[in-house]
Amino acid sequence: MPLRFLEYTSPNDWTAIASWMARRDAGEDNVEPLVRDILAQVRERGDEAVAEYTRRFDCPSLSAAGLPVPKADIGRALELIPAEDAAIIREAAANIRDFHLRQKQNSWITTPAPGTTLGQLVLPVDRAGLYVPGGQGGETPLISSLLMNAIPAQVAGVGAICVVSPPRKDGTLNPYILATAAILGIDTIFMCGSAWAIAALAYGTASIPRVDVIAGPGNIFVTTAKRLLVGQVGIDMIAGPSEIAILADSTANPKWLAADMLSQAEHDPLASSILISADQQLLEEVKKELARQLPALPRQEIASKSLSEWSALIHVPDLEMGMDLINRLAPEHFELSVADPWALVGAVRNAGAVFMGHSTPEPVGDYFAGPNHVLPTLSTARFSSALSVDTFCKKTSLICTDQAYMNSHGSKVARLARLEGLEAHARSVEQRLENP
Ligand code: HSO
Ligand code: ZN
Repeated sequence: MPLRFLEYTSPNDWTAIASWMARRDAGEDNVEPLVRDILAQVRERGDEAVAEYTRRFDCPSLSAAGLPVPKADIGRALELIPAEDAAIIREAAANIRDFHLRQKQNSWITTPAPGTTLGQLVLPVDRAGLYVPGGQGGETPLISSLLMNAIPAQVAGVGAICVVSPPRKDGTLNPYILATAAILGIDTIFMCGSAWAIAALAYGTASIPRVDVIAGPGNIFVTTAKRLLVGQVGIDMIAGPSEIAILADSTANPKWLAADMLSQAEHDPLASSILISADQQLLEEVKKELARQLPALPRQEIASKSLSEWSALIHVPDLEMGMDLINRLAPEHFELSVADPWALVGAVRNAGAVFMGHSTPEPVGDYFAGPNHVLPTLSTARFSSALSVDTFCKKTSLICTDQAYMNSHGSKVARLARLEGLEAHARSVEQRLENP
């Protein structure tokens, strides 16, 4: 299996790496006209268009009335999955809820000077729409996607949460998705997917409510629809292909490092797994391990494309230069596979999530520990953050000034208004002055 070996000895080597990684971003955009057409159809014809697309692409027998999942089916799904699995889902949900509860921001109010009270209300959006991908025709239910999107919305206090997911051929959803919804207390689910589901959530139809924020991962149709609708509706983020960068010292276990790289590579042929180390021998051993572990994986074809196209083993002179490279890459996931990860955490500038030390593989964060697994990709960790409670909140400023405040400061406000040529603004203030 071909795998890049690179050297990063100084920041001068960055340009070559950056231009290679930038090609990964050049996603094909030929679906945009198709998605625009889908958006227009759903906007005009609502449920009828959604049902038509769903019949054509997912489930031939589905009627428009079949889009909502009956509430009784959601609760009943808990009986269809093993009790041990339901317990694991509950435990993961509790961990995720605990973590996100700490993110909740309070409204605040302050009196910075006599006669003025200022504040900020932090309010949840009224409605959120959550997309749950089908997962290989419904055979691999993306339980963690539902948990990671729904729980922050619930913690934010969103009153109405509506889940959409494409039906299987037989017109049902995988029972694990329904059971997870039941565990979360979600009872509004519609069986539709792709761009038409996103359009329905953004515009609203007779049966699907128009929402304020849409979150959740999806294929290029889902992502393109979200991108085209930004501004009309809030979205979580435009997700690119998943990526991991690992900084390892000689205390790291090459078997574990290879397994971690593969866990990212199996997501997508465009996924990227980058291992950085000052230990040349470790890099060589990981390469051997990758070749050994890859053929044993069910998704080896996907993983092997990701490894040969978008992955690399990168030699650096020391951990400091390794951190410099990490911060330039601004990876979605960053594993600090070193003896003392806490000694390096202060040097982290850009990363979606940091996995600290040898016993913290990325999947523990993907599924269970508590932090969100929806993270900024394609170097956007330079300026953006994980999906969070904030994704489902907005802030409203409060301003209260009294007559004494107007008397002291009104003339200054009027002056600024006149400088901008806005006479009515000036007079609105001056009307209130006791001694204009
Ligand atoms: N690593 C993915 C999240 C995920 N992994 C979901 C498994 N399921 C992107 O952060
Ligand atoms: Zn993952």
